[in-house]
Amino acid sequence: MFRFETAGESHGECLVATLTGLPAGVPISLKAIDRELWRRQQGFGRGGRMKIETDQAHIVSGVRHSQTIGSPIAILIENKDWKNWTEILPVEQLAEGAGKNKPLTRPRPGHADLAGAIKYNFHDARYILERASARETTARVAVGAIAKAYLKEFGIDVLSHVIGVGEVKLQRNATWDELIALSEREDVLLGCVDPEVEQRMKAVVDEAYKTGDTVGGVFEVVVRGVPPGLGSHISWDSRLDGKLAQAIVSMQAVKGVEVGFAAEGAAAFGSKVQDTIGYDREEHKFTRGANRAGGLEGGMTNGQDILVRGMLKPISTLRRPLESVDLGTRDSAPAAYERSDVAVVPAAGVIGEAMVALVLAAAMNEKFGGDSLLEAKRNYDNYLEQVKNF
Ligand code: EPS
Repeated sequence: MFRFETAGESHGECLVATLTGLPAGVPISLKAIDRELWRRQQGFGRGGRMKIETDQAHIVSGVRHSQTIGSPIAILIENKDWKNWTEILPVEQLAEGAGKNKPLTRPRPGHADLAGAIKYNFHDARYILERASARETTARVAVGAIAKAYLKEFGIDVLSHVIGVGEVKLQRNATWDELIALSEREDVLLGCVDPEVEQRMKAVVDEAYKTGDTVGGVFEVVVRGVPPGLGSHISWDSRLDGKLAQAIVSMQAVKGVEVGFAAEGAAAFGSKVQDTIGYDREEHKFTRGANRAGGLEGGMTNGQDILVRGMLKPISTLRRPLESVDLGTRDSAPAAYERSDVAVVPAAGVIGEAMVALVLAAAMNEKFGGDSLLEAKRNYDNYLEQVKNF
């Protein structure tokens, strides 16, 4: 079965990701994985940590001679900041007085700090924030890049863009070429395809910098080349839209998800919302009047582009801290602040791509299986033939 897991803490030695269940023979490029890791680190609004880290994937198993070999893939990504934390977060307890402590006793509203401290019975939220931190998404992006490589073998591509920062919104759809150009940019500002809108987004982030605040936004993941029939209507947990929603909302700071034009649809009449069905007799295929459903109907892909949006609340670590309570004294106290990002929407788009790619890779793997890529492709081609002759 296709599955992935991550381990690692924000200031521990490294992040770890494992991915099991991919067939053998999928071409893997370290450069392509590192490019995704680099993309995750970009964007106007990132904090001081991104100046310390240059994330690089170190594959220790499952890939040989630039291809998967069917065995579990394990990836390590070093935390360069670890050298500053070895005495604060040692694996083994140091001799009395030898270590250093960096307790976090003033939980940040919106972060995992308070709920986690209560749940795990720590009167210091340090261990909670270490794992809850979005640093963990580095590991997701690394395995997501492998999922993307697998999908690419079937002609499926996953891209993203930023469609909102604070109240500034992109008021039009992006073209596929614009999304490709965005993913190839060497200078990432806010990940928006429209330079004029992007400048207005930048002004919002500037404002947050000035005032010691943070700002959220909306990203959209677009998937092209998806066959019809991934996921299923037959039970609640086989519906692909549900799986995508979980994948997106599982991302740190994401509070909402939208498949297709869900919010607009909820405010309109049915006659304006559904994507009408036509048939092209020359091409022998079904056509659709629009793609408001975001490529998913009845929990299944319908062959149109998948459109999934993630709504990101502003990061909960504010330089101008919010009201909190000290876990020791229970007196009012400003929430803890060490350093933080001000805006992370472009990074979230890249993480969203990874999560969507992982969900789709699992769905492809479930439907077409195969111990080797050759076998998977044969199964896939057979299915495409069946769809063509439907
Ligand atoms: C992050 C690394 C973290 C934070 C951020 C994401 O580094 P540090 O805590 O050392 O500054 O910048 O984490 C959070 C947003 C959070 O809420 O914890 C990263 O690599 O993306």
